[in-house]
Amino acid sequence: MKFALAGNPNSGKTTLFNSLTGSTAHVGNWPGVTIDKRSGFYKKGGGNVEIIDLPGIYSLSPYTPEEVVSRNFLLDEKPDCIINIVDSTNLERNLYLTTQLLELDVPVVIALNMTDALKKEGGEIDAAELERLFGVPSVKISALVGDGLDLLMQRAVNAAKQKRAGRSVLDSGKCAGVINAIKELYIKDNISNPLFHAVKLVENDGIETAANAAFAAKAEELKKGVETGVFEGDFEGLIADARYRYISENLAAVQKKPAPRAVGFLTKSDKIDRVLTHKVWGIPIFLLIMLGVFHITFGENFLFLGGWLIPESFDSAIFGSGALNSPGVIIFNLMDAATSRLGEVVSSALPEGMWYTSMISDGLFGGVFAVLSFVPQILVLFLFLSILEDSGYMARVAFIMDRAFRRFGLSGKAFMPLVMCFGCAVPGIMATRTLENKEERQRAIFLTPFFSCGAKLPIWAAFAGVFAMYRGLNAELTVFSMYILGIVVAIVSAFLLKATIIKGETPPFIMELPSYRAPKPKNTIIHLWQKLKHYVIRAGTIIAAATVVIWFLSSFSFSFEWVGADGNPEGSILGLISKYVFRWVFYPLGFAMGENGWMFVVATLTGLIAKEVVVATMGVFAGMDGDEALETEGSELGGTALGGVIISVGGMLGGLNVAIPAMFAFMAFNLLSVPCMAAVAAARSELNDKKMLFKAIAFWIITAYAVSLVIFWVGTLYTLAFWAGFAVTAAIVAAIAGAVWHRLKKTERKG
Ligand code: BGO
Repeated sequence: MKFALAGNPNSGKTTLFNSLTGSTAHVGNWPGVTIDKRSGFYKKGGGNVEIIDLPGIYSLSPYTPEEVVSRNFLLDEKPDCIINIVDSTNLERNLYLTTQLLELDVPVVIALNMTDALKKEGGEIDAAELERLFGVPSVKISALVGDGLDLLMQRAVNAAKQKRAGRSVLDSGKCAGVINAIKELYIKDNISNPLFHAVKLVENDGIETAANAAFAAKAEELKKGVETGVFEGDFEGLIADARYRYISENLAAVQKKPAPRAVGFLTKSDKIDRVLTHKVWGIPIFLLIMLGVFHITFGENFLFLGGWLIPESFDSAIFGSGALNSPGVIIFNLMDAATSRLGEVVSSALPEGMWYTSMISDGLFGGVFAVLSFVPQILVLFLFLSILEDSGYMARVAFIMDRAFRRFGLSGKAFMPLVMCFGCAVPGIMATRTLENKEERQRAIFLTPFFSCGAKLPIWAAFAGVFAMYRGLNAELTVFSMYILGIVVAIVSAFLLKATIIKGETPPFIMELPSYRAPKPKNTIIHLWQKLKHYVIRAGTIIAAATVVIWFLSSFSFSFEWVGADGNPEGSILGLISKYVFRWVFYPLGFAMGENGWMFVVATLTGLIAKEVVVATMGVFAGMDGDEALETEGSELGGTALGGVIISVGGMLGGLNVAIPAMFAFMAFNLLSVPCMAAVAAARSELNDKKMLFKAIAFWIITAYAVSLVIFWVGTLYTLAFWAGFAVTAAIVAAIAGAVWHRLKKTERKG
């Protein structure tokens, strides 16, 4: 059996689909359009009941691609039953679609969803009365809680076994005569769903009139006899009005509405929104919340207690130097120590001085463990991001951002997929398909790498650790600066793109903000589990493979001599190519300078495959080259994966006084350039235009290069003469602000 799930956006379709299908869901595309097609099997149906989740729609008229896709599916694929999911807290609007679905010759079951929320508001629904009104089974459910789902499916299976002829609420209306006459024509022509087609033809529906010109002419003739009153011949309006009239006239018997609110009454959510989405304070509060999250994840002085409560001499995983580590850092230290110990045990079991011992301990373990040791910190960060998302706050962020940045070419709707890129650019790029406007979609895809994804996190964490240890810089601010840099570059880029290569208006953003709710532990656990799985699979596949290749290329010379034996990766294939070819490309950015500069070049290039490989590459180099340094600098971290990364970076920090700006330039380049091969593949399929894809890649590389160049040289100026650096920064900010202001004024004048 094949069931179609149809309903308004936000009626709970996804929640119901997930509850019914569990892990059997399959996501593809509807033919010819980039709209997700999700299907799966009812998990209690023994593989006999397939459920197809139609896109969220308000009607079956062809106003949007979603409506066309749903309509074609219902007419052409002939599902055995339609489960029409309806938001019980918004019955009037949702039943408008129901009145259209009922006109098809397909069994329909109404799923009255969100009954839990309705109950909380003090409302109630009489499902039996609705059943009598529409003549189809109606079941009260809560997709979120899981109530009523078995009964719903039972009734759907029963309904699917019977034939059903379409019925219209327009039966007794002004157009009934015309609709019936046209319906007879369709029946004579043996066309299925005659009632649906007849109504659409009378409505002047574009698809229907084009497909049946002869019937359309007949309908026009018949319509002349209908008194349309204030609608003055607009049959579409007349029919829409008749549907709403029918619903509102009969609704009183079906639902007990929650008591009306007094004028000026504010719900708890409204009160919270007054603060969190405040015109002025909304963005600063968002930044503070994010800073708090980074503090808990990366802070080495938790709640700034250091020097107050913690004895100075206490050094361990829990206490840093004289301060309490944040939860993220504590878990990281423990994981780091565990992976290092495991590496030691395995290495000690292998013979010393052999190439394969080096391959396993320096290459595979050095690289993979360097990545894995950051997993706990990534999970801590995503725990908080998931809580913010599930509570309903992230939807507010889109709203706040829309208000602030719409004029720069970024709407709140485009911000939603971009916020997803904080997790991973691939689903973020795929989520841009929710943007109907082509130009806005393209602009959003161009901006995706700038939103720092989870794979880049180990880079920031490693460098933040180095900066904190060697230069006393605040770790969470270092990480925070990368996120903020990404957002700022995205906003300026959106503006530039809109003014140059991807012109076009920013469409209006209308969104229903869900009420705040307590995050569901189950959702959070699923979310974290998916993240963990993703990382571990990547570490065990692409990153493991990449580290072995990097180990090979940096251990053997062009004459295949094992140069890794004497810890001399500079003479290796990768060392020489990087040193004599690519290094010069990156030389102006600072990080390619100095003794270990070529290593950063290699890390940057290999990072184009996947950003986790940046740290993995450093782990490999640290394993091969770090022993000497371990005895001197950073010995307290000696032997650990992070220690290795820190030493390889630290060697450069010690040798070069422009190291800090150079390292920030390195981080900026890795933040802004090509995200990873998987993201490029996603961009290719979503842009569906080779030229645009090349433009996107070029845009990412040029932006990354330009921003890193500015960071390095202006940063260097700061180290030489603070005021000179400050003056140049002020000049750059003024130039950008001036250009933006000029452009805005120009568009305002045009508008
Ligand atoms: C958010 N009861 C309640 N109370 N809520 C429900 C039910 C239900 O039975 N079913 C769904 N929801 P989708 P479409 C949200 O996303 O399935 C909620 O568009 C939030 N998200 O959880 O996405 C569901 O597929 C943060 O709510 O609908 C979802 O049809 C705070 O209805 C919303 C509050 O469901 C839409 C809500 C981060």
